[in-house]
Amino acid sequence: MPISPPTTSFPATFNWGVATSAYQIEGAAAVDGRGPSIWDTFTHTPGKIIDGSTGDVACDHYHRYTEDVELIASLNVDCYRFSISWSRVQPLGYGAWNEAGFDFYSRLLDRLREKNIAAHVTLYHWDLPQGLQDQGGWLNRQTCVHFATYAAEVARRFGHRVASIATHNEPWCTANLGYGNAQFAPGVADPAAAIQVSHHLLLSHGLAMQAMRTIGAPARLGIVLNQWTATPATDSEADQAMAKLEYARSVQWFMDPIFKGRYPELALEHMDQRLFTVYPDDLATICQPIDFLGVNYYTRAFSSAEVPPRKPEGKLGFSDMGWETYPQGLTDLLVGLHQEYTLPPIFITENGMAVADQLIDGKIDDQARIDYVSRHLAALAEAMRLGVNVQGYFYWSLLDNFEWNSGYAKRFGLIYVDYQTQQRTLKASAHWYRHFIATNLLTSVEV
Ligand code: IFM
Repeated sequence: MPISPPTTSFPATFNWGVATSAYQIEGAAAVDGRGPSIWDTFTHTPGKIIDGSTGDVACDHYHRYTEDVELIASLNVDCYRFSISWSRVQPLGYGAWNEAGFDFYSRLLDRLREKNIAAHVTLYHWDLPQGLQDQGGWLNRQTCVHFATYAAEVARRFGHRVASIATHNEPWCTANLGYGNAQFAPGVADPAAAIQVSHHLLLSHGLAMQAMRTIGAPARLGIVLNQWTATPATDSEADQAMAKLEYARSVQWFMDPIFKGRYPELALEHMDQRLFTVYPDDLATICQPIDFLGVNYYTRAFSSAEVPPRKPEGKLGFSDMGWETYPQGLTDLLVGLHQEYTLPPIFITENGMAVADQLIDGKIDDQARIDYVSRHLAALAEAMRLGVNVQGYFYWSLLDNFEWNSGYAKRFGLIYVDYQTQQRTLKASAHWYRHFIATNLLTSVEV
């Protein structure tokens, strides 16, 4: 689909932002009373992280937040998405609050306000307090109750100072990578546990929504889901069935309970439901109005029943993560969601590309990232033209940072970080993004 310049623009009210998360950038792991989280435990366990690194220092954002807010402002964006480290504000995940932890976020919000940048907060970006993990973590239903208490406290303190609060970031990852295949903390490999955890995450979302609503703060409340379309590798029946099941297990598994109050039949048919405990009122708790839906989109799923599975051709190439660049999937996904559900406004809360960036003569010429973002923005504009109500886009990520089990080896930032010196350098993509936001015009790209 050719897009001809200069006709592709976004509404003047559209929100442009950048995103980060606490464990990936803050560092200061044992500073000012922060308690350990499951990611501290996981990264300090030999063999879990590809380069053996931890988030102990990361981008040292905890100490450099003022400089980082200056950088955010220099990009011309009007909003910033970040997460709160639960164990920084409540070291055990239950019991006493840590005022020094809340003070940090309060100072960050002050700096953002000075720059006129709206704050979009996520409560849970994968860093469960270790104190709760010691009691069973997300397999323990009681964790949902603790999460709701934490959510209400954040809403009470900050709900009038932030634009939005999302309960969870990508619960699919928490459940499937944390409990299904052990790639992420807490490192459990038990697919049945992953399903139970996914239910508890949804339940905790519902309980947190209820608890935050009682506070009555003006912040918009919602959830962030990572989503993709699933393309059958061929038109064989087996590939088509596999693609449908993949979509049911990943996208509909979270969307259906939230928007329809039930789990998708197809996914239920393909699992042993005896291993899954759902109390009678749980789905009613999960299914309640949200003010926005955050969608994180990076690539599509490619479903092949063959052994070994077919791989996508990758017409537009692959990122440094090995993920196919497939912008059409963003249009298809959003239009599909719009047709299937009655949705609140959508924010693209993450989209971005890992590139093996090289700092040469003080510059990073990341044309591949510029190309990736332009194509995805064109795909987004197309979904909006087709009637999907999208109100904002956040590039992932502001800075290169700790990319979970890939350590510091993968760079997603618009801003390059030298981890030895903590020097930040704007990449070509950062200059491009700033210019794009100022002009609101996309140059010609093929989706
Ligand atoms: O870095 C992550 C982020 O924490 C969650 N969404 C995907 C990003 C890239 O892998």
